Amino acid sequence: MTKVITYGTYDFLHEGHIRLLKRAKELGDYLIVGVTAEDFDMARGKINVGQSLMERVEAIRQTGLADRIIVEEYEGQKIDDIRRYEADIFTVGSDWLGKFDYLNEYCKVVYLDRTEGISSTDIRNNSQKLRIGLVGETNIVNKFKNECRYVNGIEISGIYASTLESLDDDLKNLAMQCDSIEDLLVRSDAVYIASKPSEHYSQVMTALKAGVHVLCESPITLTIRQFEEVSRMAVDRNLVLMDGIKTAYSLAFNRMMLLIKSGVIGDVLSVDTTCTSLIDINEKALPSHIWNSITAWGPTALLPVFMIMGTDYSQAVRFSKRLNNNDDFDVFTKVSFIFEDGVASIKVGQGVKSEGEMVVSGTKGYIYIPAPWWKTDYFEVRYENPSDNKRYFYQLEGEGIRYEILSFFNLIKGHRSYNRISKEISRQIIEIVGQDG
Ligand code: C2G
Repeated sequence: MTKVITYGTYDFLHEGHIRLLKRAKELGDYLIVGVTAEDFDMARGKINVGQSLMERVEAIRQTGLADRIIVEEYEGQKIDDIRRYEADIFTVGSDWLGKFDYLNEYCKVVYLDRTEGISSTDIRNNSQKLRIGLVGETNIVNKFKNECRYVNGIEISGIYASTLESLDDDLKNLAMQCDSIEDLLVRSDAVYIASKPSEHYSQVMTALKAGVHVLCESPITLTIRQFEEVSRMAVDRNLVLMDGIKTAYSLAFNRMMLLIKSGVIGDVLSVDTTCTSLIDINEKALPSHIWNSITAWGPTALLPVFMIMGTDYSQAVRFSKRLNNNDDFDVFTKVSFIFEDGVASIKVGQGVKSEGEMVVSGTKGYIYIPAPWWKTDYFEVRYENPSDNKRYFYQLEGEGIRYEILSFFNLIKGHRSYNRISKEISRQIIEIVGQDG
């Protein structure tokens, strides 16, 4: 019996995939089909997969072409599988020509012509592209624009900015520039707002009233009343209003949260986060679009505190601030919380340098995320006996922004997704960071 093995994502199974499988089957008597697991696809840069692993496995099963279906979970697994299942032939489409020649050491490698004119990407984006407008002046807007390239089905519709000095050249060209936010909104389905926090409320309201979905850098507004108003407006108009803290969309951060919730370090008694970036705050007049410490870093630093300890810090909260010489810019802020079951602290600073680490202390052990924890791909679970320590690594591309954009896209399109930052957490962030803080 000649065993043939092939692999794929098989997202939204289509004629091209099926032709490949039929020809693969004809190469032998027994066909093994490897379907890629979600983590493996993410790790190899395929972040747009629309269907779950089980949906894709079931679609392959229903073709009746596979004699055995396996899941591909890690780089190099093909060698293990070829040996384990004693495959005689590995085959794959010609778009991979040459990439798997190394498997000739283990079995015969055959590249089959790819079927032109059909792809999972085209099927995923059969509706027209999502037009996202950009609002803001800082470098984060450049990063966002660059990260949009990795999410299928998105195009940048334009930019509205009070100053262009920090923006990339392609954003400075006239075709992209809008003289008002209204000009931008008429050509957009969604908008990413990264302007000064004091401008968020009016811009978010304007966008929602124009029927445009909103992804806004946190804090979404500077007062609770404003936040309730924009939240209600989004619900009434069935629009997405998403809080933009990119850390919330990083795989490592989310897996760490799952471990904590599953009790690997016991009951959490303390969460401590530090976020700093050193800018020259002694300038006479800081550029107006520079955010101060608590608005620039507060939402990120607060996110794990509220996700782990909850948002009821009614016991006590204490602010320690250091202002610059003009008394109009907080250089460094420490906020200490007392919750019913534990304590927490955040240290944030735009004019101070510290170790940007995060420590979650528990009754069995603690979790340590090294600097810069807010865009980490790595963390450790540490115990009294170091030989019990565990290390975790999850690939993080682009600081997590592409996963944030993908989450926004999926929420708008109604794909499998949920808002990773609850309304209650967004609200409490405003309580601390906004004018109420
Ligand atoms: N394919 C094809 N014609 C198409 C699209 C895909 O012949 N129009 C083939 C691909 O060449 C591949 C298989 O169908 O052999 C599955 O394609 P994808 O689901 O796009 O997954 P891909 O990542 O390309 O699969 O590690 C090997 C990869 O997993 C191969």
